[in-house]
Amino acid sequence: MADELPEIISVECLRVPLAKKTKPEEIDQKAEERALDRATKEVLKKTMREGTDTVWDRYERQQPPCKYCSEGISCQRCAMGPCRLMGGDRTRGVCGADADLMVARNLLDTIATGAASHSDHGREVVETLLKAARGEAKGYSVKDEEKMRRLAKEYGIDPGLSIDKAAEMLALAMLEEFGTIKGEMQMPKRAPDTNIALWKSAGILPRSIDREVVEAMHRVHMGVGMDYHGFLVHGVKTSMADGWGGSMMGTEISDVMFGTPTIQRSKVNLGVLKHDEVNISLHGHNPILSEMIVKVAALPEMVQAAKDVGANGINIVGLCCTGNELLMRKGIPQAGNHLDQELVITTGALEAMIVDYQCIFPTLSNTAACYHTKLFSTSPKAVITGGYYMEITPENAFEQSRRMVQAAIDNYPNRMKERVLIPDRPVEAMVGFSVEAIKNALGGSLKPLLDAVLSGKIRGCAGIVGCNNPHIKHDYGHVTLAKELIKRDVLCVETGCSSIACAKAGLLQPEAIDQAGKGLKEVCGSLGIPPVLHMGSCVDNSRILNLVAELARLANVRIDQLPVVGAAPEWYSPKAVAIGSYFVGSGVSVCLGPMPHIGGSANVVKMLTDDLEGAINAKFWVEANPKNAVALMYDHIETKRKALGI
Ligand code: MSK
Repeated sequence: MADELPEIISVECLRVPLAKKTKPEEIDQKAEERALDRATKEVLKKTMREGTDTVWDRYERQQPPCKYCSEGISCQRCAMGPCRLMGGDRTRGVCGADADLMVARNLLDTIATGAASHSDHGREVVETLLKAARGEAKGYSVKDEEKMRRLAKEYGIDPGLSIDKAAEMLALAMLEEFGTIKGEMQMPKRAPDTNIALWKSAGILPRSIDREVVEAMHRVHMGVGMDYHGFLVHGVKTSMADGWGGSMMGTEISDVMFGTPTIQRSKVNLGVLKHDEVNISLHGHNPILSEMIVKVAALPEMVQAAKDVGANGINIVGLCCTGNELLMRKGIPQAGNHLDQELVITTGALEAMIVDYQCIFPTLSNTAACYHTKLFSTSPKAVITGGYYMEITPENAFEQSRRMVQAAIDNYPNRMKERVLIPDRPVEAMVGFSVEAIKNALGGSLKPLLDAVLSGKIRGCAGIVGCNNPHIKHDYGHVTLAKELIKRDVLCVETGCSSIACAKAGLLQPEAIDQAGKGLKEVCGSLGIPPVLHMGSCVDNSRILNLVAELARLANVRIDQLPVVGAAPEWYSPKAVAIGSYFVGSGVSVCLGPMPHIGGSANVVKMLTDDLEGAINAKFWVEANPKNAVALMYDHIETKRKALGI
């Protein structure tokens, strides 16, 4: 039996207000409008029949949105306001800020939020390595010694040290870079020197992770400058500290502790839940928690405990990016992406959802209250009212994980079988394409990939990344974009919720080459890989940076000269804004689906979609229709090819 669980504040089941409840005859149509995936639609219909409130319902009730907030021309940064720039005699805030300043300041705030989120996650991963190396974190250790040694070498650490000593020195060296006073960071040096020179001259080479975020917070205070241009340049610099710093550390050290991903097969969609097993979903971003839960759930005594309550075992499934981390490394099945998170609960088949942080709806405890699911929050910075709070630290993770898994087992008899709906036919997916795994598949180097690009069999590469957003039919943007690009012989690499959208649509299966153009089909077919490669979680966008840096070095060009492009067709998160910004900063132009809140300043829009190109050879486009976005992206790839003479 479980230890006693902490007290919880009870919260109510959130129902759609009666007047807004979907009429039975409208349910099918609404499900079609809201989502693309078959399994998602099936559970969404059940959810609508039961009247459980979801993100789509809340989105509908928020319409129409505030025009001023949508355009970025509202401000509540100081107590002289709040202000809205309504035109006429109201074109400046009380402090005097005009639209350019207000929009740029808000955007810098958003980028810094995203960069801080990734980097705080990265720091926690590195801190866990430090504790593991010192023997203070039971259950954590160095799993990929070769990678740890490679990183240690990069940081100038003596190769003769023992594993634990080298890991400790590496962790300390990385932690130092969060606030280093050296004025430079190590990992941006992975890019070609010509890129470093360009970034330096453009003022976007980051000095340290914390410093750029703190300076961003300083700049957004009222009265710290008026030049929108400087705000935006600092935004790109802050994002570079994330991509080439905090996120990259998160990825690399997760590989060190939990293993560098290798190519493997798994299953995806809400159908991965099981009727006869204790279902536990892991949601959030940090593998420190999820890896330990997986380890504990596999213990023979836990499996026996599940059998003792009448289940056939324990079924761990992933959600969002912590799911991506498990999918990449262990082939743990993935129940869904961002907008599936409530639906995993509304299947009625989930005994426990265990979360860490980021992308977790604050109402999940209300959703859980409508069913028998127990919700656990585990981070002091992400406590959820109405959930059980079980703080996880590197020191107590094993014991706390055991308590949560046991609580899920004890909850199995409470499942109401008559309320359960688990869709059938989860979809197969081939996953685990770290840069190392791609190289292995290619015989040890990226040269064959470069050759395929040079020969034109592959026209270029597209990084499709980011979230879901109820502004757009769930998964439609990702799937449409990927299908259209592979048709044009563009290899797609994907992370985050984008990769799960495409996995649900079958694009992460080798058989999907039948939907690709002739050249891409030939290359992927000969390797037995899909035309859309799963590269991991949100922090793993740093893998895409490493990929393009290595390709550029091989080709002896700058990153911004490569025929590569990025897209975030359904983004919602400040982290996605940071990712888009460091892609652009690194030289990869990005097409956004939803319009950021910048429309109130023509100057800011022009700088991001046009002027930036003059300084760093990359820019943003905004195009909500993925079919139009494809044309922009493909055109860009062909322009880059032409400039290279290929
Ligand atoms: S989980 S940031 S909705 S990709 Fe990384 Fe998905 Fe976006 Fe969250």
